Amino acid sequence: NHGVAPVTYGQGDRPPRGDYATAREDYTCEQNWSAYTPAEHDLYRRLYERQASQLDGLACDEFIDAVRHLGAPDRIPRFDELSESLYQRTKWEVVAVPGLIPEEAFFSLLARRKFPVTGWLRKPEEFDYIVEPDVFHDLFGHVPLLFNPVFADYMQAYGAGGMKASRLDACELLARLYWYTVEFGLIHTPKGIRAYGAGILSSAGELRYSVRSPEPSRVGFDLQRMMRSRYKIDTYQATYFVIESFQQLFDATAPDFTPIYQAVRQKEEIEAGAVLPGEKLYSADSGTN
Ligand code: HBI
Ligand code: FE
Repeated sequence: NHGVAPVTYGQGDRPPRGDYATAREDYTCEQNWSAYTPAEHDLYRRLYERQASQLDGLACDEFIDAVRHLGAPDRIPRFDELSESLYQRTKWEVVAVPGLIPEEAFFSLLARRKFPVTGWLRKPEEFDYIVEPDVFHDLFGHVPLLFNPVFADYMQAYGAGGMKASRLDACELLARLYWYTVEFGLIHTPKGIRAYGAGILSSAGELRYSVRSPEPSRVGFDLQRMMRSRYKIDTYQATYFVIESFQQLFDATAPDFTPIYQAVRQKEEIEAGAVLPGEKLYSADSGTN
């Protein structure tokens, strides 16, 4: 019975938020759109406006071109309507979940082109920072790039890889790949460095910080380097990884990861923020393009 919250998927020792009692076997549940209050729709609108007003010069073009697919910016979208439009483009659907779900369930949904979106919205006092993903992070951060065919295929390949990783007990290594691409990834474009990671795109301060600040290191995409790299969950990232294209990301997930996991396990973990001798670094974006 999935009435018991998967406590391991809260942050630290706190159980995750959300009502798991009504969740199905695959952890999906109803969105219950009519339960959102006018105040919640207004909070969503303000979160959306704050991010949408700062995308130019910071978010990648693929995201900027796709964010309109979320529909009206002044209220929380209905997942069934969003899924109709998403399915027509890349055969993905959005499904409601009560909150964080176990990795196997998460991977299994991605492998079936179903993106789990948390149903609940943060509280007003969490306007600037929230520990767990809420509906705004999942919708605004993750869903637009699912309209991009190459990225959509990467997400399914990642899910399929995750199913294999579970059997190889390599979920932690694969979670780092997810973290440094899907959540906090940067992309090098002809106009300069831009953000594509959902954790960056849904964050008021980290969007500018990740692209423009001289503080963090920006390391060239390297699968094993990412799988060895620890990350922080409650501050801006000290290290970001930079891809040259979504195709590069997709191609990197093509091979079987078993030998990669074995190679990574032979090497030391790398602290967040560390820079290794001789590795390719990108400087902060100048903001002139
Ligand atoms: N569950 N709902 C939800 N959303 C996530 O992004 C998520 C998750 N469970 C596990 C998880 N992400 C990460 O550990 C992935 O790397 C697997
Ligand atoms: Fe996320």
